[in-house]
Amino acid sequence: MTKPKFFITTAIDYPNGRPHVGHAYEKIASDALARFKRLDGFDVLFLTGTDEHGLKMHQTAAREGLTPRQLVDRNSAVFKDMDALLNVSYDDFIRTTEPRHHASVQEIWRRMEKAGDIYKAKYAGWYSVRDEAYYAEGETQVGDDGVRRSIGTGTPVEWTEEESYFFKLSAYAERLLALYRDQPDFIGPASRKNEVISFVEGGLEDLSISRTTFDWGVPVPDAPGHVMYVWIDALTNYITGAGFPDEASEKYKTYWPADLHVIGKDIVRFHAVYWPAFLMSAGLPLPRRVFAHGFIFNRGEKMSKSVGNVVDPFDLAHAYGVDPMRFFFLREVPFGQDGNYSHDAIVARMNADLANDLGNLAQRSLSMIAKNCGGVLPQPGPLAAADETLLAQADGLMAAARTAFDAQEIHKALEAIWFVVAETNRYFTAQEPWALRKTDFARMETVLWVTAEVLRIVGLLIQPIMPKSAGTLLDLLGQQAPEARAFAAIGTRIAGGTVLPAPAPVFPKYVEPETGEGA
Ligand code: ME8
Repeated sequence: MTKPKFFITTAIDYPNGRPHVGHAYEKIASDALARFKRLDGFDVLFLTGTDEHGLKMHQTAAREGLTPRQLVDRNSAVFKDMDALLNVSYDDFIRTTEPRHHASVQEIWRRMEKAGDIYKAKYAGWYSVRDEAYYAEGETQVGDDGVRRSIGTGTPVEWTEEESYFFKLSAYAERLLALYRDQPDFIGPASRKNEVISFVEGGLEDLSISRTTFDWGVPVPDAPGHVMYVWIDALTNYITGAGFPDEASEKYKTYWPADLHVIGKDIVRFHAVYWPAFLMSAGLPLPRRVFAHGFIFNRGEKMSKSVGNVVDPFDLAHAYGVDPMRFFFLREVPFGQDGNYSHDAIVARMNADLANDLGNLAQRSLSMIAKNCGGVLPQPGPLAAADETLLAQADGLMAAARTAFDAQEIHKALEAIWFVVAETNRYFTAQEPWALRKTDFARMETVLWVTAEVLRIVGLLIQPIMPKSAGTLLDLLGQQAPEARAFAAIGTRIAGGTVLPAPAPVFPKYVEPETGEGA
């Protein structure tokens, strides 16, 4: 039987500087979604990459005394390093400067042109280089410092006048509104969808889609001097990654349309308005869903280089460990909402949820098996009501996690899993296996088996969030085989008689480097 497919993408990042925590957050979350689907039996294509053209890149390179090519080569490599460090399991990393992408963007342009949706005129209006976005006069205001800025994003805008090709976006308002009606899951979460609908209901203006004042972009076909507006180029990465323009390829036929575009809340308009309009114009199928996550703030402050509070994701991973960092962001911040991080909040999650609740439970139960059962998982005897109740709760997690992940509610899956971890701790304390050791050895064996079985289910389900630590936990439970690690294994039971390796801590407590005290 062929596996169902799942094509998931992240935004492609601007490599005009080093990656920040927001970039890391989006990749970690998308990675968890991709891993979940793979473990759940899907054939996944997970695409990420860097968005390397445009005026911002051109200007940053000039400031740094580099060519745009040197700038993007240097920085794109750092984004890849971040993905490697954070265990982001992408299948393809697209760079918009690659030839495969140029071919794809020029083809979508030709199709939009053929559809009669592209015309030449003069552009005059406000442009934000930082956002690479055009703004209507009413979307900007002049601040006390005399600088005109975008009201939505706070970035400075500059007056721009040049000959430009335009896309007839105004012709698509009705079709877009019909899309939001007919495909109610197209935009998530719901608050974002409402924003988009009111924006489109307010009427759409045609979009300037080429520039002539610099040349760092994909050339417009048969129009010397024009390079494409960076967002046409950027959005098209998603079909390039699926093999476009080779529509006859197995890759394209298998994966396009995308199932999920994961993006941040600041770029919803590009993905939920411009992108479907371009695809409609080019006669190509539309993605199934665009999900916008919130912004991550450092102790409530918006991160920005000018404020100087960008915390390097590499530093965070080194300070706390990759898995605790991944867990923190996905457990702490409801996916779709804004969230904060701070040293104290990360340490609190590490020590309470990971080291204490899950780590100690594993350590205590597995040590008892090592000491009292010769390191062999015991066979369970008849199950008591408490055993049945706990096992039923653990068995229910698969469906709960699937529902949560399918709605991108990653935090809810984790909440459900940690509820069962807490229940298991209560069970373990109430059953007192250390006392049973002397009074009813067989009952102790059953309690240890039940605990190990719940740990196995938890270990399987946290693999998308903490791939390495979950792997360690599953190793300790004797679950090394790949088929033992797929979600399908949740329908089986752990086998008594399994020989277990010597127990070792999975989630160490965080110790402040200054004090240097032992964990
Ligand atoms: O927008 N918290 O690139 P980008 C969470 N190249 N997410 C954040 C964030 C924060 N503080 N800051 C940014 C671009 N992001 C375009 C995308 S896609 C065809 C082209 C998110 O490097 C942001 O919302 O500015 C976006 O999804 C991603 O990081 C890349 O941002």
